[in-house]
Amino acid sequence: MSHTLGAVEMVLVRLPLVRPFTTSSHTKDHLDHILIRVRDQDGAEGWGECASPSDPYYCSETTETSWHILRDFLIPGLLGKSFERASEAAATWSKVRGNNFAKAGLEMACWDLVCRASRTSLAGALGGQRKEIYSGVSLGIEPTLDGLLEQVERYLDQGYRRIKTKIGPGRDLAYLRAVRQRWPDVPLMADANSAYSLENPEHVAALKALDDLDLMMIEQPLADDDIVDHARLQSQLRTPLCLDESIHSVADARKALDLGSCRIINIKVSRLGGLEEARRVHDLCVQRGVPVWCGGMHEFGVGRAANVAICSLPGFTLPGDVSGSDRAYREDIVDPPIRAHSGAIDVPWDRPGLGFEANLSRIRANAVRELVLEAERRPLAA
Ligand code: OSB
Ligand code: MG
Repeated sequence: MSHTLGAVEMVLVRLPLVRPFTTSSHTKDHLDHILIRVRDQDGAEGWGECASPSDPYYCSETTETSWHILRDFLIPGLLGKSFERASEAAATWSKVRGNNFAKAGLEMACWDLVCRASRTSLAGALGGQRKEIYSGVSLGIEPTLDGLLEQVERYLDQGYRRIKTKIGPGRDLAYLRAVRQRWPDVPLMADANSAYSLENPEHVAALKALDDLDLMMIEQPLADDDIVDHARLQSQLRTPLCLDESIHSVADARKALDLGSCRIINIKVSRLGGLEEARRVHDLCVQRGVPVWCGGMHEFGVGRAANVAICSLPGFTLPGDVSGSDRAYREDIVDPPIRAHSGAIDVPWDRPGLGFEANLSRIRANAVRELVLEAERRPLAA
């Protein structure tokens, strides 16, 4: 079935976080994501989410750069073009370099549209297999050790399958050691968001000290644009390294694995520019026997539903950061709400597309800005 988009709507939506979230670089208490609604010539619709952070501290994109790239390049290049598959839609922006968060949002909307129009689930269209996905939590840096232990206990009580905590220089060993002492067997890992450097001997000593804590992995300890120093560090540690920020494509993943820069890869749909590239990284890792898991960007329900779908692929053998949306938001913008039960989230195999319905009135109630772009209508010849 061929689709030609007549209109695309962008809505900048702000949701407050139930609890402020601190990483090695900054703290946030709300998120601004761009929801994208595409509509074809027959009125069929699809939704996507651009989960770019507001500030350029995780990656160089921001909400405003994503808005600009979507409005001025990606959407105008797609409007009026016909496609049968999301990959053909993505081919219309193949000349655009970078800007993966913006691309991922629009590509997701095209997947949802194509799947809904053909009454297939996104999980099925991607080649997923799992009925449910196993879910872990990502905890921010807490002001106190007791605060962290309280958070860990709370989510273990809810059944979440692994604990990840953010770390940074000076806020690492004592925190993780305390968690490990209290829960000797819990699957535990740390995410440094690029806060360490091999040029700093104290940083190197801190990373080596973590090697005794039986962590599942240490995520992205070194620079976001590095895979060379990561390889050097990996050769000195027993603990697997996992790359997040450094991997923007399947080519990046191949090079990092060839170099030995990591033994695990965090697959994020947005960082990779869409579901298609996320699946390619998954396929490469399966072929090489490298475990993968799905990271998150505190997605609202639309982006979170896409994460649930990609997690249903067989190579996602480790619990990821895709948790119930109630951990982040009091009220999300999809129905039914995305919830974990005993640390697992059901994959909505029986519902088309993303499998969760965007709630337009809640989206509008939290909208900060809206824009509709339409295909040019040429006047009929005289
Ligand atoms: O590094 O994985 C990260 C959130 C924002 C930016 C970067 C990261 C994260 C998370 C949160 O860890 C994961 C989630 O619960 O969505
Ligand atoms: Mg990370």
